[in-house]
Amino acid sequence: MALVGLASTPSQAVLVGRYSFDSDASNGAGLTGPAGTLLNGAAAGTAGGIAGNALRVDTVDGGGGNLNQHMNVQIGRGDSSTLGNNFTLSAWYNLNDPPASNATNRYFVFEGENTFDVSYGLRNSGFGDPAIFDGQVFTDQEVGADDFFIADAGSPGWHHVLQTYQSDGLNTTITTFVDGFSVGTLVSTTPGIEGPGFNFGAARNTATTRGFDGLIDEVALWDEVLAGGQIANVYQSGLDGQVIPNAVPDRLAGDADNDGDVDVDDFNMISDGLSNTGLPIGTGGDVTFDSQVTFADFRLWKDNASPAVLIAAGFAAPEPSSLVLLGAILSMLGLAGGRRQRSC
Ligand SMILES: [Ca+2]
Ligand SMILES: [Ca+2]
Ligand SMILES: [Ca+2]
Ligand SMILES: [Ca+2]
Repeated sequence: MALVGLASTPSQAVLVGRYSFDSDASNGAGLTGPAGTLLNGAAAGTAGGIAGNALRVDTVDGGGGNLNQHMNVQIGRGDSSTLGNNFTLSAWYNLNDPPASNATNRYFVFEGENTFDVSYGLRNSGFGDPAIFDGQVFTDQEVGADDFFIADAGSPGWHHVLQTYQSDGLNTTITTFVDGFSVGTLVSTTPGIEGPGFNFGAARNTATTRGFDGLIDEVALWDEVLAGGQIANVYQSGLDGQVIPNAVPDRLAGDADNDGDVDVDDFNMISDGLSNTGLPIGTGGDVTFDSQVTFADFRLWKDNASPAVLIAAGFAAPEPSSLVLLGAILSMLGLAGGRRQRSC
């Protein structure tokens, strides 16, 4: 199998399902997946979504009785299914503050309907602020670790979770983004990522006391792995209060400021962000979409800048040797860093 850089991989991902909950659980116009099924009283059309209305799910009733309200979506994953072995899923969630107490004090944003091969939930596990719920990613046919936590991913307000599932034919790498940050990966056997559908706002069908408590919005499923620039744009569409478009635009490789060109502005943005390791993907000069700015970002910019732009950025001429060019970048950075320090 050929190894191809994420940012240079054109994505053929098709949006199969998008549930905006404006008035019901119907799929987006023109999309091939089925409508969702609202269960146990889950209520679409609830005001206050990330984009328009949202889905409201209660974990218990007023007397503390278990409800497990959620949406089931019958879109399959795995061999010979709609999604296949490579896919992307995305959702926005807003946990009540504090959430109503259920029997487990766990609140699932989504899980496979039969198994926890695909799983993202919130629980208070002592990471970050002990009073704020933490995110937990799981998979059940793991190669290595079966889970990890994201501190305070359930703090009050809206949050975004997006996962890509990428198979090499044998194993599947699950990459999770929370609020635009690349937060970690798990690896499963590829046959282990398989099932007929998903629950959103609940765990698998046999774990009924882990229902989410709050709002869920803009659930989306694609039948391929999105490109990094598309992932950044999905997150940005929610921040802008917009529904996810049927065709999510990608970004030009090396275009740090996302204005449709690769020029000196982008070089300066990467230079300013160098060594920054805490960024939403695609911001602050991160053109490789890994939530950090390193020399890999410079290399991608250099490989996509025109000769005229390279000259305008201060290089006398495009160097045939990347080693020489890297030296030139390093020396430029030294000058640029000193200039910024004096102006502070
Ligand atoms: Ca909505
Ligand atoms: Ca916490
Ligand atoms: Ca640009
Ligand atoms: Ca980067």
